[in-house]
Amino acid sequence: MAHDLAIRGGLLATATETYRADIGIRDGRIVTISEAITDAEDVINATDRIVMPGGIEAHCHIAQESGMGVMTSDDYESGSISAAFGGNSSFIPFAAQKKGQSLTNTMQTYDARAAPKSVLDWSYHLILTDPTKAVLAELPEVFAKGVTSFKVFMTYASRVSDAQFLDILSVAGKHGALTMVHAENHDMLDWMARRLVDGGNVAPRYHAPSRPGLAEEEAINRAISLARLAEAPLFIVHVSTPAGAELVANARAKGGQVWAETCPQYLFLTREDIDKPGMDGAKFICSPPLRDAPTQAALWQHVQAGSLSLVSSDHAPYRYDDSGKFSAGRDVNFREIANGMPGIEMRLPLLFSEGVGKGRISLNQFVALASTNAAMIYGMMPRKGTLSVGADADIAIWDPNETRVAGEMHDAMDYNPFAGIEVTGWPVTVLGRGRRIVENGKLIAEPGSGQFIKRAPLDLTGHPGQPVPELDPAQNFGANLS
Ligand code: DUC
Ligand code: ZN
Ligand code: ZN
Repeated sequence: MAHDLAIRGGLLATATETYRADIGIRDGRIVTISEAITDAEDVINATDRIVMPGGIEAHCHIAQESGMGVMTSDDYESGSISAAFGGNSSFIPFAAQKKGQSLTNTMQTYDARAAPKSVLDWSYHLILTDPTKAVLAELPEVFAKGVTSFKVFMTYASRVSDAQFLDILSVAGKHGALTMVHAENHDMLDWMARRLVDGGNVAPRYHAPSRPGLAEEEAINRAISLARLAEAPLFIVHVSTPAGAELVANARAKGGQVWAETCPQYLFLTREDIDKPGMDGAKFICSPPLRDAPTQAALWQHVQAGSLSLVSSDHAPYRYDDSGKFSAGRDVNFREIANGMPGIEMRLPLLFSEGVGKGRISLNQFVALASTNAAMIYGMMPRKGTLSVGADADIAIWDPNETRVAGEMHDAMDYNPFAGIEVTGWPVTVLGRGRRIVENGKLIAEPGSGQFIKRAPLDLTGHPGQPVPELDPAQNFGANLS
């Protein structure tokens, strides 16, 4: 037989096209796309289903200690399984450097956490918290291993100074790597939080006003300026404000090498959700915080216009118990509650239901936001993120008509912040390199069957950048800039 497996009778959707065809798979890759494939050992019937590239979850925290030292509830087994049930066939969690830790050791730590457990193919974004000279010198080795993106923080104890940020951007830029940034102005946040707590406003709901949108706007503006000066590409994670998204859109319109994402919590929840009695609002503490309905509408416009390239979950799972949210105790102010919420399994069903189902985005835009754009930005094209001959057979098969009220997920959490939302359109079967990971709602893949993805540098073709005159030899008297 010419094929190990054929997916027959489905409606194929890519980031650009929707059409009926069969897909033939051999040795884990797509080898044939044609009207009818009849020579396969094994067949999946996709009649009345949509067949699309498997989702790529590009922002999630798995088996990672938070800045406060709290371990996520999900390890690579439960996290990857939950992601697969949500229509993903690969993911890129973070590998977080601890102060004083080498990058080689950081990677080894996370390899040991991921390799025996993941059912999905995975890569890492490396979080840099201690960018000493020795650490920066290690970066080329990390690029060579295929880890081509780095995250830094502009807030928290692990924040970098502007000078450190410039150094990181500059080294990353020289190697074609992408620097990701959590952009909020630390002092603005700290000042607001202190005022709130000093005034006795300690309940979880005060987390929302403690992180003003203005702090995000200021930091995004600064991050884009720093990246211009360092002549390096930049990715802004979890954009939660219209002003922040506009800064990204304006920079991109001028050729800027800037990309950004938003997250389901900013499209589907508002700060009313954090306004709960007792400590229940803790379930909705995430950063940046939940905003309001006009913000949601504006963020949808940026998703539609393409200024926000991804909708990522920012899955940061801390249980509503002493292992997670309340690891610093129950009787605490909002600043001491673990920061983050789950969403790895809800991201795509919510985006499909509220996006495609309600006519906000096309099916092809959905595929781009779910998978293809992440593959392009994070150097995984053409292996991942598309249905094409030669690509890995990373495929999600969706029932567009199944309606379910969101409830319990397959993660290791004890709550779902999106519970109760009626969702139409769910993934039923997910393949990774032709292996069945989930089939008809049942887990098939074994822990450890995922593989590390070696990623390529970012392709900046078509993104010329925004030149800074002082870097131009014709305007800086031919200065020698080392
Ligand atoms: N930033 C993240 O990206 N995730 C969780 C919390 C945070 O501040
Ligand atoms: Zn962040
Ligand atoms: Zn995050």
